[in-house]
Amino acid sequence: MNRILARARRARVRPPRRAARAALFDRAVAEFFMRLALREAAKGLGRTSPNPAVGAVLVRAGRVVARGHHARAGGPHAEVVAIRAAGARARGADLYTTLEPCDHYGKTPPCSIAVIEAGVRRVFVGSADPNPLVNGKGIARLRGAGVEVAEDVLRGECDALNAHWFKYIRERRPYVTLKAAVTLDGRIATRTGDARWVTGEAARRWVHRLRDRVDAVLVGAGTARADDPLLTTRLAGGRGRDAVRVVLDTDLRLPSRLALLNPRSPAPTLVAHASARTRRVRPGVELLRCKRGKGGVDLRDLLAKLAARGVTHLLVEGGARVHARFLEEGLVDRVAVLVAPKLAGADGVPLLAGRGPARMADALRLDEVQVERIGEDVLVIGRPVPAARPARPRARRAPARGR
Ligand code: AOF
Ligand code: ZN
Repeated sequence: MNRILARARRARVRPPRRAARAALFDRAVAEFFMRLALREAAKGLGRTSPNPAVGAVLVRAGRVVARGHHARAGGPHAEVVAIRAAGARARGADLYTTLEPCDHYGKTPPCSIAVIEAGVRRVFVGSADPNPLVNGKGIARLRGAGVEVAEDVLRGECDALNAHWFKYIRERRPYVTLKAAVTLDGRIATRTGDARWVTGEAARRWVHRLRDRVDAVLVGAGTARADDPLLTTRLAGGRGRDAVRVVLDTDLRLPSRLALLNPRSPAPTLVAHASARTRRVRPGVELLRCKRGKGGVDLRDLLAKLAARGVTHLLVEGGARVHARFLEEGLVDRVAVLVAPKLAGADGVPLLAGRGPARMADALRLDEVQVERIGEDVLVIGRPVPAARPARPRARRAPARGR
C-alpha cells in the first residue's frame, strides 16, 4: 500500500482517493492469496484428468488457516480438502479457489453446499466453470445463501493453468502441445536419424517435467523405430509419473522388440492403428483402432477416442511427418520448440516434413510467443495462428466498373 502511495507521489500524480485506495489494496490482497491457491492447484497437474487441477486456500484475519488441492479424479475437491483441514477455523473465513465451486452431485457432493455449511464468509473465484453441470450455479447458490462472492480474481492465470481442461470440456478433445528439439538450422536429427541429444541436460529435464504434467505422449512409427524411446517420465529422486504412451502404427507393422511395446510402466502404451488385422500384444499394451485418414490414422478420430479415455492434454513428440500432419489439420494448440546452439546441415531431418508454402507471407505463424533460456538452449513457445480463410470474392463489395 505504502509503495503504491510512494510511487504515485514520485510520479507527481494525485494519490488515489480513499475508496479507490482501499479497492486497490483489496485487490492486491485477493491476488496474493489466489497466487497461493494457484500454487496448490499446480500440484494436481497431470494427476486429475479428466478433472481440472484446482487449488483452494482458507484465510482468516490475514492468515492462511488451510490449503488444499484436488489430487485425483474421484477424490475430494480442493475446496473440501481445505475446509476439512481447517475444521472449525473455516467459520467466518475467506475462501480463495482457482475454479468456481461445483454445484452438482458427481463423484463427490457439491462444494457449494460444503462451503455454506462450513460458515465461510466470502469466496474469491478465479476461473468460471464451463462444465454444464456447474456453469454459474455454484456461485448463484453461494450468493443465495448470503455468502459474498468475488469473481475473476487472477482469471487469466487460473484459466491458463487449466487451458487443457477447458479445451476438453468444451470440445471433447485433448489440448495438444507439440514439442520438438531442433538445431539452430531447424533439424530434429542428423542425416542418419541420430537425435541423441539435440539439446542439453537442463532442456531434457524440462521435457520430463512437461511429460509429468500431461496425460498422454504421442510419437509416430518412424520415431518409434529410429529412436526406440521409452517416453516415460524420469525426474530426479524417482519423482514424476508416466503419461499414457501413444504410438501411431497405421498398419500394425512396428517390430515387437521396441521398448514402447514392452513397457515397464504403470501407464499403458496405446497402439493407434487403422488396420483390419489385429496382433498380439504384451500386457500393458492396448490396440486402439481408429478410422483411416489421409496419410495414416485419422487424427481427429484418434483425439476423440483419447478424450473418451480421459486424456485432456496430449503431448506430440515427433517426428517430422507427425508434426506436419497435426499442424496441417489445425490440431495443435501450443508449439514448444527447444533450439540448441548446433548446426546439423541441410541433409538433417527437418522439423516439418513435406512441402512448405511458396510465399513467406503464407508461412505458419505463432502468436502469444514466450521465449526462455534453458541452460545453453532457448525455448520458444507459441500458439499457431489459424490460417486465414481465403478472402471473399471482392466483386460484391467493389464499386461497379463503368459499363
Ligand atoms: C474437481 N476438483 O477441486 C473442483 C471441481 O466428478 P466430480 O464430482 O469429481 O466432479 C468433477 C467436476 O467438478 C469437474 O468437472 C468440475 O466441473 C467441478 N469442480 N472438480 O475435480 C475440484 N472444484
Ligand atoms: Zn466441487
